[in-house]
Amino acid sequence: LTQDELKKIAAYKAVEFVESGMVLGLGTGSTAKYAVDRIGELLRQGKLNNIIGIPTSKKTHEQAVSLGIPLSDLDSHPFLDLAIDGADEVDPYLNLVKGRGGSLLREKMVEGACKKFVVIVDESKLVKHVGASGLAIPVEIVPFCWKFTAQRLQALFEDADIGDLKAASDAILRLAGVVEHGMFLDMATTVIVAGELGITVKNK
Ligand code: DER
Repeated sequence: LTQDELKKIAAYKAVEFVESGMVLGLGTGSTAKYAVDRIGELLRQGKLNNIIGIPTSKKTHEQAVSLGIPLSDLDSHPFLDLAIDGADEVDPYLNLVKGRGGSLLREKMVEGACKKFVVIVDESKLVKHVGASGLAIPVEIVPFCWKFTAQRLQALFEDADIGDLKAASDAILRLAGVVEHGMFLDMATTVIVAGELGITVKNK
């Protein structure tokens, strides 16, 4: 099975959690794309109805519009039933790294407003601990003097490998100029992993 086929399998499994009448957070990225497509298909087939989607990016907004999924926003729907989204990394405690696709702020706002947050990944995203992939943790900062802020972020983690994630999160967010970061700690309620040997559903 290709990575793309695994992403689709995980996405379709997650959509089984969707019930008619739900207000849904619609994720962003190549895995979430399959989930949004599937929701649109079930709506078209009449197997789902009365769904309201809250998109996590302009890209997902456009995709949902093209599928005819009714859309709204957090101002009108501050409490969501379920969000489905991908991740860049998942650790054994269901902590996530997200945002390498560039939409972490809206994702964190929407997914933080949901009763259930179902994460969909292919098995390549599983890591022993956050940051293990050696890839950077995305951090969104304001454009004003961004080099200054980038320097201060760099200095925070000069050679410290991230041990206490909460402490690292607090340290990043304390820097004036930082908007949000891509560590989604203690937010996922379920992670669906599609692998060569089948699907694993991990619950918090
Ligand atoms: O940028 C994001 O937050 C995406 O959800 C990312 O974490 C996963 O994208 P992918 O499904 O294309 O790997």
